[in-house]
Amino acid sequence: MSTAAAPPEIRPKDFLGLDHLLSDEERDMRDSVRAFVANEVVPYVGDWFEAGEVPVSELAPALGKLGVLGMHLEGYGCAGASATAYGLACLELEAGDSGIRSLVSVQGSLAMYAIWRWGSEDQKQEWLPRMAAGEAIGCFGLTEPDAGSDPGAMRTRARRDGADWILHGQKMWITNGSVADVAVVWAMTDDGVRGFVVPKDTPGFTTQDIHKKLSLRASVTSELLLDDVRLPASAALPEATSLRGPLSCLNEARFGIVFGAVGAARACYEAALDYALERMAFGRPIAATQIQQAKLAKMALQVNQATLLALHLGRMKDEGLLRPEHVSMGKLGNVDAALDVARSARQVLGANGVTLEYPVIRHMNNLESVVTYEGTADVHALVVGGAVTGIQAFR
Ligand code: TGC
Ligand code: FAD
Repeated sequence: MSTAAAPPEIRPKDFLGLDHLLSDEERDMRDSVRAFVANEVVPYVGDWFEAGEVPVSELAPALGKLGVLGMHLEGYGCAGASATAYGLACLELEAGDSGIRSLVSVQGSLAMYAIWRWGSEDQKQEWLPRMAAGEAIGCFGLTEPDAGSDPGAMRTRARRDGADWILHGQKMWITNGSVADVAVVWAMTDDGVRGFVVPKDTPGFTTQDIHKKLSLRASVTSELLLDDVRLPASAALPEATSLRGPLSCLNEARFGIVFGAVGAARACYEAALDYALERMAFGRPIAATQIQQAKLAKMALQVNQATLLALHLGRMKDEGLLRPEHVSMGKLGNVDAALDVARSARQVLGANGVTLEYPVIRHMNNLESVVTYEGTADVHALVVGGAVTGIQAFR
């Protein structure tokens, strides 16, 4: 018979004891991001969401100081943290709000990564240290009004004029567009898709915010308008010469979402659990009823499963074993689970579930963007489907 100590008590908010899967260093980093979110995001984010405004220029330097902007990149003022540590940061940020995780994803995984992976040494020196500090904000323009899931159909063109490039076209749904100091813009050339580093004050480059969103309201979303924007040859990302360039950046941001979605789900589950234990109906807490317990049990299961999947993908990435198809499975599974948890939690809260006094409907609405951007659920299902069948079904 085993003489091992009795297993620890069940902790409802860490049912499987998954904290044990983290190193001390990972837990310390996670705790500091969690504290930042508790102090700097949670008290205000309901109001930002309601107003459709977010103080990006104040948040960015604070996030830079926290060390999360481009934290998984090496050099140029970036922390060089592990992929798992970066994922855990995304999880905590998105437990606050998907818009805040988006700000960090777009900055670190899209704009900074594009320059870090595909840029020249001069571009890296010019932009990355300031972006890591949150002193310069970046955006990433791939999607267009008529080209979202199929970025290869983009109409924005870059043509040569002597040594210069001339960019013409329009980008749509661009996070941080109007607050960005620099835009990484993808355009079709005679030789395939190229990326360009476009400073905000370049003549011919303007932005226009998209309003009336009912999702991700604590995030700036804009159109980028490029009217014969003249750029020097040095503005092109020298190493990116096909769709592989932008798609490689998407892998990084999608990886952050695999973890981030867990944060949104966890916040919804915890809100529902706390509420169910306190809310009285028919003389007892609603948590005492079988039907609410079934919902809470499923939510706990989904949060724990999603955490395990995220951590597994994080460890794979740190070992150099992660393929884009794995990331697609993670984004598909975890965002779907998070949406399910959010919708269930919203019902547990009854009428209170439809107000911004509680975080649940905000997360639920945000997740409708998360399931769409960075590749829709359909796109990721087709990537996974293609990998398991060997048959490509996009076209
Ligand atoms: P396909 O012919 O398959 O590939 C073209 C080239 O790209 C390579 N490739 C990849 N490389 C790196 N990572 C990946 N995930 C890659 N997928 C493909 C491929 O090997 C090929 O390379 P090469 O060297 O031979 O040229 O491309 P396709 O046109 O058939 O498209 C495939 C598809 C549908 C999977 C892709 O286009 C796709 O992922 N579409 C979804 C678009 C998307 O996710 N857009 C997101 C925009 S950014 C955003 O939403 C930010 S939201 C804010 C936030 O993140 O918080
Ligand atoms: P479409 O591609 O038109 O898809 C419409 C529907 O058709 C979807 O259900 C889709 O799954 C389905 N569909 C498409 N192709 C197929 C197929 N082959 N088979 C079956 N079904 C298919 N983009 C950026 O570049 N940068 C950003 O910073 C950015 N931020 C965003 C922020 C927000 C809040 C939102 C909502 C979007 C953002 N996007 C950004 C755009 C986002 O990436 C796109 O919306 C997304 O890629 C989907 O493109 P689409 O909206 O054009 O939908």
